[in-house]
Amino acid sequence: MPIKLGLIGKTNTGKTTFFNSATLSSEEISSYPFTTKAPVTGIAHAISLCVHPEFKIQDNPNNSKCVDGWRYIPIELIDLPGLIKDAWKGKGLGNQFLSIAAQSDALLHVVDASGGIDSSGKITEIGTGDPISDFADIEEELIMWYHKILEGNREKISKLIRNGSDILDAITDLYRGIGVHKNQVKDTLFATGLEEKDFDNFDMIDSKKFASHLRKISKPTLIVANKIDVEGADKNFARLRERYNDSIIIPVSGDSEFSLRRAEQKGLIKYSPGSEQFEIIKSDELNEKQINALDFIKKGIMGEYMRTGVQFAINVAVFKLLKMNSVYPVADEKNLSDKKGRILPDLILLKDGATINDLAKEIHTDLTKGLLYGKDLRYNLRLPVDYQLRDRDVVSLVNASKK
Ligand SMILES: Nc1nc2c(ncn2[C@@H]2O[C@H](COP(=O)(O)OP(=O)(O)OP(=O)(O)O)[C@@H](O)[C@H]2O)c(=O)[nH]1
Ligand SMILES: [Mg+2]
Repeated sequence: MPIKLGLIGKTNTGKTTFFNSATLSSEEISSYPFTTKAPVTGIAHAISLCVHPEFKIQDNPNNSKCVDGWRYIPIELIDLPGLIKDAWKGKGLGNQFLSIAAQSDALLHVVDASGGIDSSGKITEIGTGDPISDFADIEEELIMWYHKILEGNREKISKLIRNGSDILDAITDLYRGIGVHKNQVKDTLFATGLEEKDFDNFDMIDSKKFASHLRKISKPTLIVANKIDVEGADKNFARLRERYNDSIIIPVSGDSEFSLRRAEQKGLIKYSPGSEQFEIIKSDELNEKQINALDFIKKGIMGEYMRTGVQFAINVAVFKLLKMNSVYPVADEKNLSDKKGRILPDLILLKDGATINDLAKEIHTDLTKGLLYGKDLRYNLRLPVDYQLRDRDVVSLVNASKK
């Protein structure tokens, strides 16, 4: 299953602009509030350096693409309608959107760093809106939604516990649909000091603390400080970094990425997503406005922030926030290929800490039966089944039957 990233935030912050530029879609973008009416899913890519040059072979990928030595790994990006205050109570279809957002592995919380929207998301004079409180408002909605799941099921949990269920199992069951693991519930009870407390004695402060901690560890989130191209946005970016210094914050110009990708599609420029430069190919086909826009992106965006930030935000979400490693499993050790002869066919993303056994499970549960060891094909080394894979490992799996 591909990794899922959800785009959340207030209306008009630029979620769809980000989504369209990352997935090359054409969903409607406008300055009217609540343009996006229903969640939309598209395919974007996480990009990592391919191993093929190191092995001095030409690859022939199957589950990903290799362009100029970079692997493009498909991931799912979900564009969501703008959230509003009291969404957790079901306002503005809030419940539905929150539950879809919560099915993501990680969230990209988009704010308007230009301060160009008011607290309800309406376009307003640049610099008067406050992305710090916008972020806090939406964050509060998420926590309240987690809170409601617990509060709304008090009786159910109490009953289960009375009937001999473990509190961990009873609570985990409630959140299972949004990808919460038992160890996260355990960590949360421990971190909030509720481990020893009888569930029936949890007061509102306890359950809020619980919700807030569980939200934080179960749904890693980074902040996209969007519209960084607007004058003055850099000040809000600095404020955001100061206020939310426990979060990763990425300056982004969704608009600029959108222009670059469109120009690249039309063959006007050469540009790879995430790259820190582009090259104009057909300057005679560009009008003055386009030339000025590209010039601004070169100086104002790439010169200041190195990149537009769209691809960077996705990469950071996958490789830093979710701590994924790229692993290349192959069936044929000599040719580094699969059974069909495709060289370095698949790149599998596995969470840091995943083992040879987890890799086998990910490829096919059958492979775990009779699994003897893995083989590191870079160093020709046997790896025990509980070896924790490292980023860019190239491995084969050795089974009892195969041997
Ligand atoms: N200057 C600037 N404007 C942007 C940027 N990204 C989006 N916008 C503008 O912000 C407005 C809203 O953009 P959308 O992408 O529709 O925002 P949204 O968050 O999807 O909005 P809803 O679907 O209503 O929730 C549009 O006018 C965009 O052109 C950016 O990077 N820079
Ligand atoms: Mg939208």
